[in-house]
Amino acid sequence: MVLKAVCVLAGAGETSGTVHFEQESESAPVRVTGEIKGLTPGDHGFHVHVFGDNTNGCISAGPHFNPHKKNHAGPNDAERHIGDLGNVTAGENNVAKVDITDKMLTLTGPYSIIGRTMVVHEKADDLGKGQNEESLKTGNAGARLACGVIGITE
Ligand SMILES: [Cu+2]
Ligand SMILES: [Zn+2]
Repeated sequence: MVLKAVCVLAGAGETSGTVHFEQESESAPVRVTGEIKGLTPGDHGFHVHVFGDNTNGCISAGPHFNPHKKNHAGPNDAERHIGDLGNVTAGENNVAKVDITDKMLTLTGPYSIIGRTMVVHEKADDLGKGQNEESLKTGNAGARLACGVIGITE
């Protein structure tokens, strides 16, 4: 059975977008596709944060989804937060096309990302290579421009 989810990103500023998630089976990688607009050209940190809470805006989503208590890193690192998807890259048109296939994300089971929050950030994620304490927590990606709760879809 194919599992599907969707997330509508919104925030206080101009940044907005829609992201789709698709997983062919329980153990398959998750494909993340979509488009985010209203971004400055360049890289922007893109993560799953732990809480599906938008009460006080994106800040209520809490830190990166990290049930295994690892350090922050990039999507291709063996040791990383489950939520670490690295960066999306906007072009001169201020739009980032998202097409990520990730082996650590799942849409089912105890570590499912359903009901958690996708966040796109102001700055580039340094993928844990920033050589300071914050790099190992957040990647120094700065403010949360837009976010949305990941929900089940058909
Ligand atoms: Cu984040
Ligand atoms: Zn992280």
